[in-house]
Amino acid sequence: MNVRRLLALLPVSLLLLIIPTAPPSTAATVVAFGSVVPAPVTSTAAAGVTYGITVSTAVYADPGAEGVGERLAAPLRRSTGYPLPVSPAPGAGGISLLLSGAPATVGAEGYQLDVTATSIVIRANRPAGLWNGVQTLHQLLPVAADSATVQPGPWPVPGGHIVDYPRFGYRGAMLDVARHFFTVAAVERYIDQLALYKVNYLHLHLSDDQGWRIAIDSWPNLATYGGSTAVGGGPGGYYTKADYQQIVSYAAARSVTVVPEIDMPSHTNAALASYASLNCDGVAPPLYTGTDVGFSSLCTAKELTYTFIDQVVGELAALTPGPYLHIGGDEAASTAPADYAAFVNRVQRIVAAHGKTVAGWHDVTKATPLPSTVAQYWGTTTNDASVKTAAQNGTKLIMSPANRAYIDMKYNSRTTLGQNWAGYIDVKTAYGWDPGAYLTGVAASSVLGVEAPLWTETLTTSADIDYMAFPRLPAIAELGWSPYSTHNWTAFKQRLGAQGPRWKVMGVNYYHSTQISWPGGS
Ligand code: TNX
Repeated sequence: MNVRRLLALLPVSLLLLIIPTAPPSTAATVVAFGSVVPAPVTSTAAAGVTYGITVSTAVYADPGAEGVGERLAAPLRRSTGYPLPVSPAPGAGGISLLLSGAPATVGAEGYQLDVTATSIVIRANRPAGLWNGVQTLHQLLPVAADSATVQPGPWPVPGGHIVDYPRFGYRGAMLDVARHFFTVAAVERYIDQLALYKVNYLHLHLSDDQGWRIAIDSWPNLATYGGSTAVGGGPGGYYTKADYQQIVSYAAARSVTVVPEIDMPSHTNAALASYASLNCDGVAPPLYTGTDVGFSSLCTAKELTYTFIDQVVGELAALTPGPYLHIGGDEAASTAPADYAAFVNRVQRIVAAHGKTVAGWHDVTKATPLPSTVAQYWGTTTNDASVKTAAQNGTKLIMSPANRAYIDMKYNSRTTLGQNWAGYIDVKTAYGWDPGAYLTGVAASSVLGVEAPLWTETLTTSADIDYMAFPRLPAIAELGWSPYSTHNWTAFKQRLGAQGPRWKVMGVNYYHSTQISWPGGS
């Protein structure tokens, strides 16, 4: 007879006697100090030392770090049931978040973490550094700390010393909210997941053939009509300006900067369907719910096109505190090359006039990039003539090679979600490249960072996002953060596997890649 059947037969009074002697909860397990993803620059465990979070633990935050303190304490209150007040530093014992005493070498995003038997101290030069230190601390907490309900504890944190800072300043993830629309809550959920792996940019692909997802006051039909469907049909959706600002501020509070993308001149059927006047022939095409690419184009010869772009970019720039505005520019198969180059050159000036730095898919290197324009490499080879030339002329690159970093690719032939045009990408492939030395003739100094794009032709729910992003997103995040000297598949897959139990508690629907041994089969 199995245990459950036996328990069911026992009278309640006997069960009450049994429960207190149940095996100790997993909350008692001390996380290994060396299990952090992305790997820190230096990490030294203090053998046998642990700090215990208790009912009397307080968080002490320097001025400017109160928000970081609150975002550390709030989820912990939920799982521990402890009050965890956030008070001004200094304070004795407890968890201190200090904007002094960090080595200058950690820069604006790095931090130093010290866990002793009596205190936890995170030091940084900027709140963003404290935020990153808090993400490391988060991963050192027992996995039960990620529970949405009160757990029994205890709450040990392993002792040790970390000094840590990023390899690249740009560590991004892209979410395509155009092919399928995702609610503000779904985007916030993704931001929480990104922040845990020190991703600091969220690129939102806000428009495409199948949907326009951001309200623009001067062109209202874009959202109300152009946003009214999605791949495969269905109601679509769009963000009001307040929704978008909510995403931007939720992200900013987590040290994540939003990069909005309006894709052009192709990937524009939703806009062309919304306004007949934007079409060269003055006729609006029907809304589109398929998955072809490259068939649409703004009318590059029409002056109204540039008025339209100026107004859209102006409204979006005004809502966006971050430096970048992404103009897409990919797969413009139905725009003649000369028209494409002239178009991109003119649009760059419009974006610059609104105070933003242009980002574009690497196709924009076929035009004449402004000195500040950033190109996002999405090719499947390690050699690209126009990207190489642009880089040698000063263009900075975000690396998203589709056969490595496209997390909408299937893991293998049995994966039901996703696509396979750039191949199958299991974790080892996603992890196994060096963004600083990937493209022939492109120096590491030309690389601003990495980004994992998630296209959503086949994805409709947060569970779908989870499945494609985990465990590959943390692999790309590690390539963006960790020094390449830490790059080691054997060590990485063990640290990655150790994240599995946490994802399970968090309710992340991750893919149980057979390349990883998941503790307890979690
Ligand atoms: C290519 S990559 C695209 C997207 C698709 C994606 C699907 C790029 C810049 N454009 O339009 O959604 O492939 O994987």
